[in-house]
Amino acid sequence: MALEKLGDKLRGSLQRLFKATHIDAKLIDQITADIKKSLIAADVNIDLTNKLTETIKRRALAEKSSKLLTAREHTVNIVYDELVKFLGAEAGKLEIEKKPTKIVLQGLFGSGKTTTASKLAKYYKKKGLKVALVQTDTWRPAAFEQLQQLAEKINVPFYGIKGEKDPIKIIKKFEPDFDNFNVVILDTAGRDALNSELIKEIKAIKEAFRPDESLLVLSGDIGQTAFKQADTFKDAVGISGVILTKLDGTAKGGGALSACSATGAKVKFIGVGEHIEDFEEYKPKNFVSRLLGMGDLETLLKKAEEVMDKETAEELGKKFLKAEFTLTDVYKQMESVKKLGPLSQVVGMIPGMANAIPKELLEMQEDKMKNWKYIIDSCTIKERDNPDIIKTSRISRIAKGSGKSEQDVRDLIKQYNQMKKVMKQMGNPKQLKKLEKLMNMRGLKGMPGF
Ligand SMILES: Nc1nc2c(ncn2[C@@H]2O[C@H](COP(=O)(O)OP(=O)(O)O)[C@@H](O)[C@H]2O)c(=O)[nH]1
Ligand SMILES: [Mg+2]
Repeated sequence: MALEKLGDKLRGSLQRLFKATHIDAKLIDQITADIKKSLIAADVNIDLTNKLTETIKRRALAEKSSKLLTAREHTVNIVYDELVKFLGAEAGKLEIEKKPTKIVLQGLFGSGKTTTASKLAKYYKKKGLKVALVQTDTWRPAAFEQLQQLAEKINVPFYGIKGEKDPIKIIKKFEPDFDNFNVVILDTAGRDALNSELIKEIKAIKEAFRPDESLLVLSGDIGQTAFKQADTFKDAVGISGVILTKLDGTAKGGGALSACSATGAKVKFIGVGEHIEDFEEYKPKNFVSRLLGMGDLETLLKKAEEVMDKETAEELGKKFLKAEFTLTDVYKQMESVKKLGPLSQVVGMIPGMANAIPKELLEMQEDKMKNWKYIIDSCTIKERDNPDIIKTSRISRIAKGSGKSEQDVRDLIKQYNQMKKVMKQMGNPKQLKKLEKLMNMRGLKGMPGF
């Protein structure tokens, strides 16, 4: 997950809040000091950090909690609220309204432009739009092949002229084709710094291409320096938004995100890994929810809908929340969860679950799940619907049938029962009411089970 370390630390500070018997000025002081330390470790600018923690402190002490929330929940909510504002407030939307919508990506060497071009193309393709990729990086020898290969991988038309030195000629040559697409994404060359040569090149490209969106691609690992980079690009060539990449592998992502927000540049997407799928719309509310371990059902359900149809997703969601699931449901769920991504990411999006299960256990779980598939395959329908009947002789038959050990079969049954217990706890009416309250407050209404 992005900003893992910062998330761990912030969740630690909130734990302190949850454990406290009552909330007073001293505790608020401790918690804000904690938060400050975590943010500075994530390379957030010190003045910004001071302002944020002062606001949290002032609000936590001055505002009375509403009837709906306990004092604790109220304080957590203030932290949540202020962090959302700090990391971007509103989501940076990028609607495709006209055909073609032309997007140019600009940025320095290695910021992730070419990778992001293909991620963005895949993102729009999944929405059913016709997308084209254009390479105008005539600077790097292998840029042509890099984007061509990525385009092939995601099956998106690619435009470029191998060996051509003038980006304008490339744009002019393919311009008549652009009208055939909903989205045309243009990759450009970078430099080590935004020098006069790069400014001249980007300006000329934009004059020829006439983009609807000029997105600055920034690498998250530059931390608070993002402020200066976003500002100079904005002044010199103009930007309509930012894509922040490499948020998976850096401890400085918090600095980069808050810096962009401070320049007023909207972060529209984030890159969270090297693979084409490791890419998300940036929605500060959902992002902070996940960071604080409050889950992000909206993103999870959207992902789930992408890999299975909406009805199946909702039906399974409800069954699990009511703890009324069978091994067949577990099987179905496993199949779709696999498509959703690593288990640790998926679990982090479920409210209340982010801290509940240690990461090592989740990794072990992933290996075990491979065995479960074989085991469930060897169960009869009756056994799948009613796993309680799986006792000694059945265990030995299933083990033989699946080629797994009896211990593996017993593990699965045990896990199934544990899962049921956890879901029963999570799904109890009181817990659900609380979740509902929090989700409604965050504007995340309309989730299955809510
Ligand atoms: N971990 C990680 N690596 C990324 C991400 N985006 C890009 N990269 C890597 O960063 C390097 C530079 O990317 P590239 O797209 O060639 O940058 P460009 O010079 O701006 O076109 C490559 O090795 C990419 O795999 C990301 O979100 N996460
Ligand atoms: Mg490139």
